[in-house]
Amino acid sequence: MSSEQVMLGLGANVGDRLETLAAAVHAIDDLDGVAVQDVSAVYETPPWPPADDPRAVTQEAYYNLVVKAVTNLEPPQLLEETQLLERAFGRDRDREVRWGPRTLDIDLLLFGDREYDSDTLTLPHPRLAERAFVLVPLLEIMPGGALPDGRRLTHLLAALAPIEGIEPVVRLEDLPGRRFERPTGPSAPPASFSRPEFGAPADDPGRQG
Ligand code: A4P
Ligand code: MG
Repeated sequence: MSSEQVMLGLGANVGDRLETLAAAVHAIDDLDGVAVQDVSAVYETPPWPPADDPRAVTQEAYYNLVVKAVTNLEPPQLLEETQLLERAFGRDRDREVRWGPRTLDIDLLLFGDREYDSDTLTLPHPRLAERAFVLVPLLEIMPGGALPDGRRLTHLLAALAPIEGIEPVVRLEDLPGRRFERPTGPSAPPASFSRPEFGAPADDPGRQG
């Protein structure tokens, strides 16, 4: 079974943002054929586009995070699943304004090294390079990372400087009752979130059952 590493960007600015993001990460991990491997901190971020942009919408600050997962789904299947989750978390696309408030947004940022373009899905995410609220958490779990075209994430973020108002708030693994644990120590495997049947090699000693 071939599996690919994917990066998902999550955002919320309506309702209990933290509860939504925490539950959404669990729900992603519970999808058939998807296993979460790492989660960035939760960041509070000012709404994009910024207030001085003519496209700006007046709205509350967002909470954002990035999830690293492995999947054996194809890109359109994963998009379908994540859109079902958005709906399950109360999102009604028929009533919303572009770039306006939302209970939960899940963007497919990167899907292995794939470049993909259809009517409903573009990979990498087409607006990734413009968004510090994506690049900051993405760099946290993909240090030294680059886009399939070779552009380095650090360079993309530097081009957006000055970065203002993006602050880590909490880590999901520090919330009570969460099943996420971060690997510790130099030999810890990155796949500490993986379920046994998926993602991590069978003899991986650090795997969480
Ligand atoms: N679509 C195409 N490619 C992708 C992809 N790689 N991942 C299509 C996800 N969807 C993709 O999505 C509209 C359609 O894009 C989908 O139906 C899918 O077929 P959408 O979520 O309504 O968003 P959009 O209008 O394409 O805008 P975009 O650029 O995805 O914006 P967002 O992320 O939805 O905008 N500010 C901060 N600080 N933090 C945020 O999280 N989010 C938004 C919402 C605005 N401002 C924000 C944030
Ligand atoms: Mg989106």
